Amino acid sequence: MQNYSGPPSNSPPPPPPPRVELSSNAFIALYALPEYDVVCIGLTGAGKTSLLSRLCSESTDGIVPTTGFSIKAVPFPNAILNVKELGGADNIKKYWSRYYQGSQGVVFVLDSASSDEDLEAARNELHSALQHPQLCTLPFLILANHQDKPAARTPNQIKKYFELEPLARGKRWILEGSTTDSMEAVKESFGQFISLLEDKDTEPARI
Ligand SMILES: Nc1nc2c(ncn2[C@@H]2O[C@H](COP(=O)(O)OP(=O)(O)OP(=O)(O)O)[C@@H](O)[C@H]2O)c(=O)[nH]1
Ligand SMILES: [Mg+2]
Repeated sequence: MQNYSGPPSNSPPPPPPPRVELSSNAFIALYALPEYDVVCIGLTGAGKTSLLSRLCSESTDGIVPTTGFSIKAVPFPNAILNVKELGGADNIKKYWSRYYQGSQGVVFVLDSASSDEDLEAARNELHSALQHPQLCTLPFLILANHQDKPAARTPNQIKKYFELEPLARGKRWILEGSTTDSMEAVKESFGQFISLLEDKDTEPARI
């Protein structure tokens, strides 16, 4: 009877598995993620820097209003977003359009709990952005931020108030509620946005 329990103890060890040598370039290519250049706009205080800092696992202590612009490479599992945040103060936002060139997508952040006056100003800015020649064909991620506040309007209320359906018909956009208290949800929203950037999802509008 044959014994299948293993090779005889005096047999030579099995040969090692063949080694696959990768050149350093091939190694980098395997792990390189696609990168997209994205512009992030919204009125001052909307929470742009706070959200982007949290996405980069940076401290949000001592965040001050952005003067001019700031750029962050924000990592996600399947892409890196090079996000250019434009400060939202009145004396800065009049120059926003100078920084739109080269953008592949737009993140618009608004404070859902702001005064009616500020909400109307945010709506006007979003409408201008959606119609701007350099942005009008790009995917938009609209974040109705500050959802943790009792006075926050829901994403549905914002959608109606902003009259997005007629204006953004045929465009690729997503409107989601957000708060810096719940970054997992924010990451999911960015995941959907990245799908739009990859052009995987061509649904015209979703909420
Ligand atoms: N409660 C609450 N506070 C928030 C939220 N997001 C941001 N904030 C606060 O809002 C304030 C302004 O946030 P920023 O991130 O500086 O806003 P910004 O949009 O970058 O403003 P500018 O750079 O001036 O355009 C900070 O005190 C944040 O802590 C949120 O979701 N909920
Ligand atoms: Mg800022």
